[in-house]
Amino acid sequence: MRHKLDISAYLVVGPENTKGRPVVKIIEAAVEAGYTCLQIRSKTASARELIELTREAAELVARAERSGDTALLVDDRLDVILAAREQGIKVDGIHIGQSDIPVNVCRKYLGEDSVIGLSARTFDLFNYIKTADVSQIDYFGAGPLHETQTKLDCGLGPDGKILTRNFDDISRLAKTSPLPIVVGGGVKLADIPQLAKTGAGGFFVVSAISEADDPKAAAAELIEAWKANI
Ligand code: TZP
Ligand code: MG
Repeated sequence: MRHKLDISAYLVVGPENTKGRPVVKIIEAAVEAGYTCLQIRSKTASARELIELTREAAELVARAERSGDTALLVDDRLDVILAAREQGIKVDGIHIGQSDIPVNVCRKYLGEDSVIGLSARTFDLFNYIKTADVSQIDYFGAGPLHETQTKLDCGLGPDGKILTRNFDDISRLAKTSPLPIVVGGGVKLADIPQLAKTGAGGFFVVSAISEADDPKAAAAELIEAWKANI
């Protein structure tokens, strides 16, 4: 649990999202724009590649003197985080889904000061909030706001249909949730004003920044729109 965790502006990125550009360049754009959470996420990179990406990202955050107020997280890969830390790389925590490594195992291996974020499936997040032990979780990931090509199964229900969240759902979720929620999945600049007013703790994006012609400008526009509307 980190006292200073700020999920308001959150970039998720991996090599498959950058149109061939270096991941660290996209991360740099977000750091310069003032993003508070960075998550490295890849379903194709090897463990070694992921460790190198975390190293580059951590070094960049340190050079920008933002290590104290920017959380660097890795999606799913407890093994990668442990190996990176073994090499002296500052990784702040993990983001997991409900079918990944259990929260208590992540907490045990990562320690008390680490950040653990959890995405619950769209159709049972409300239920999860009511019934599960959330004491070891720092924030929830919720979505998708729209169907997204970046994660085709995001919001996929048991009936095979994609269930998206509307702003009213998100407001309700934000009111009910004991933890801050960060909302993503298809989020674009046009969504930010309404999203900022739902009471969500932040927005997360992949393609709105990682596929933009000018990632730095895109990152800045999103964060400015958020700040102007909360
Ligand atoms: N988790 C839920 S949706 C998503 C992740 C990683 C991808 C969102 O990508 P995009 O490009 O912002 O729609
Ligand atoms: Mg996962």
